Amino acid sequence: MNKDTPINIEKILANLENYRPRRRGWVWREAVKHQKLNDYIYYNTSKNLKESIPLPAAKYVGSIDPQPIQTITTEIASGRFEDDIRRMRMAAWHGADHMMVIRTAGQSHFDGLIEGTPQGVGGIPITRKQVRAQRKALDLIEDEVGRPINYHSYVSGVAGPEIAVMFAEEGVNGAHQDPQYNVLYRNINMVRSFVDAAESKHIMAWANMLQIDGAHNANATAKIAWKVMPELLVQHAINCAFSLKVGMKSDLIALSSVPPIAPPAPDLRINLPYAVALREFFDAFKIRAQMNTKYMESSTREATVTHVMNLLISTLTSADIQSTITPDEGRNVPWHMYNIEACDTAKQAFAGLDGLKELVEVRHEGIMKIRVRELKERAVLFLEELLEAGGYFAAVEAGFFVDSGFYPERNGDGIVRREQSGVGANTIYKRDPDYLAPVTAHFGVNHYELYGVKNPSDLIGGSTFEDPNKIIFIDELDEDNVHHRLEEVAPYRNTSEIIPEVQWCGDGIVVVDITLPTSLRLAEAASLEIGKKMNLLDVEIIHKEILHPSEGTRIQIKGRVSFSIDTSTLTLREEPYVASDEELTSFFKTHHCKIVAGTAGEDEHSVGLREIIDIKHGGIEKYGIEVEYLGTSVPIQKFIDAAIETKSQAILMSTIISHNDVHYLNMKKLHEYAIERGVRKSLIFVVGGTQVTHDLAIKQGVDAGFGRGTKGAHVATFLMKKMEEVL
Ligand code: Z97
Repeated sequence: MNKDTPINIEKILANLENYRPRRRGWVWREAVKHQKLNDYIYYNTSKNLKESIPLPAAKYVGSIDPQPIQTITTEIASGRFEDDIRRMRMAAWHGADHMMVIRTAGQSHFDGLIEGTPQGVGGIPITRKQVRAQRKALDLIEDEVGRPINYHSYVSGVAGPEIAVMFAEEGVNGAHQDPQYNVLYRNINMVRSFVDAAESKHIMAWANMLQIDGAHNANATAKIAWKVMPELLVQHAINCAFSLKVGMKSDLIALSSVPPIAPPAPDLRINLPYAVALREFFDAFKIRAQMNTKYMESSTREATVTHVMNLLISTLTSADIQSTITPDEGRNVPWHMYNIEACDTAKQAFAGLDGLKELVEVRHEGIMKIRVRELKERAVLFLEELLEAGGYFAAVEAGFFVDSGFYPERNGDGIVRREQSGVGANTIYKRDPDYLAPVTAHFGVNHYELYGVKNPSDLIGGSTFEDPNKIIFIDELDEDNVHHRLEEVAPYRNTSEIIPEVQWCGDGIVVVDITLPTSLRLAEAASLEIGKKMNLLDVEIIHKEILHPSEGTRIQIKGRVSFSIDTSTLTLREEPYVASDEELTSFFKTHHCKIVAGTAGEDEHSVGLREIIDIKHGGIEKYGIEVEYLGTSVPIQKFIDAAIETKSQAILMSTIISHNDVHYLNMKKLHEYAIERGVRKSLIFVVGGTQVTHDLAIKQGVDAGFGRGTKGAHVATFLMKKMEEVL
């Protein structure tokens, strides 16, 4: 792959039936202890990427891009796997190495693994084709960024075991699997769920997949999120114990943790003891920390602050995997840019918090001790009561779970499921005494040993796990398939036409941020009109914020543009070369440069010039250039006389007034007077001002003209280049 070219989706789809994943199993980042990057030593970072986009402020610190030790997850689920592939590539460049693909409508609503999917957009269930295409693309992307990328999805529903098999076949590296999720939220029969989970987990263990559980869903579902904290510990415990018994290794079992509450509640006082209790109880396991989404509204700012608070807790309790829920979940199915923002939020916060535990310690006495102990006690009591009630199934029947009381308080509003009902009830059969299935990683009694083989699949010369040629690949059969979708957006792919996009190629969506000096209701109505007058289609309000009940309201609208741009007709501005601060400083250290500066003629506007000169504003003084400031309204001859007198190398003349082209006339005068004095060749003339253009300036005989937006570094770079020419 070439970074200057979009990933070729057609090539990914071509010959997919013969594509084989490179590896199975989860890969952790490679930690690098005391890594030196620029002038800093990092305590908790991992191996650098080969290709990445550093944080914006990295330019001040040598463009370094420290990668945290935590695996960074991004959840991508636009419903179009071909567009998700492109987003995965963007996310990988921003530091994500765990791509989680959730289906926008519950995959568990499908009772079988659908191959040749007929479902199309939106609520697509998982299919082999999508999984294979995405894993294939990720194999290319991991080569590009230079780090293994974990691909992840969900093993749920009554098709769970089939999905687990398909994932193992296709090199999926991680999955959510928790029978309690099926029982509570998908009303799948509890016996069936646990039997299926045994099978699924056994397969996942064989394929070295990392497992994430589903406890956090209780938090998201609960009426008051923090009240289920004791139950969350119990749910984790049940899934962990079950997983170990089925054969999973504890270092590939990750708890799905979510700080249960968010500000303006006193976040840390509730969430930190909870996270500490979790860490202490489940020390042998991994923690996958997610952010709180229950209290997420449409403000991306608010969501980001909650995310950062959560990242602090992750750092203090050494979470292993950090999910980055996107800050736009409260208003859209996540968009490209917000996936990237969330990855950057995690990367930035972790870099900033690096070494935190060397500086502060989580206390183990006082209020912390009391809270942690209290949570653990509540959880243990919950588990004891569950056993007394007759075990997990009986407890679910009695509505123990997702009750709105803070255990042992109970409000009688928990989710109730019956052992004999739910999807797939009464579908479990005892295996016959001579049961035999010639497949690998099958859970439970299987009589293959009687045939003298090590693995049941030896009996058939290998199952699909050993012999992928036995996998039957079925392409999409439906009209709404990737090839048709790609055809529809063909004008925007591989041509010079371009149209804005937030999640799907060709969606044409843009966001407009509007502040109106009025009340919320009027601002809402006015914003919709503004959107229409801007010729946006399907205008919708996606966020509103009261700045003051009558003084101001901020509204964000989204809408679709009805045009595209032909990039082949664009004229690109030449990009000015700007040297780095280090380069400039070192040049002027060895090449003394003195200049005289002032505003020309009758011009009293000095602010712009001062900004170019002053060290405080990032002006040229900061690079060691010596400036003799002549003041305002400097007669043109005086510039030359002063330059000669001070033995300067350059003149910096600022000119804002432009009527009758006086600014250009003054430049001409400067040039001519210098010739008259015989010093033109030995002086560099730089002129600046809001109305100055370089081309017109040099026509008057000066060396450079700088307009609006000029910074000290631009001028310093020019001076350096010019001085180098005569050297
Ligand atoms: C997360 N943001 O990252 P279906 N199994 C378990 C689950 O938790 C889920 C599914 C299956 C969240 C992801 C919530 N979790 C969203 C244990 C979903 C998905 O495709 O909706 O049937 O299953 O944890």
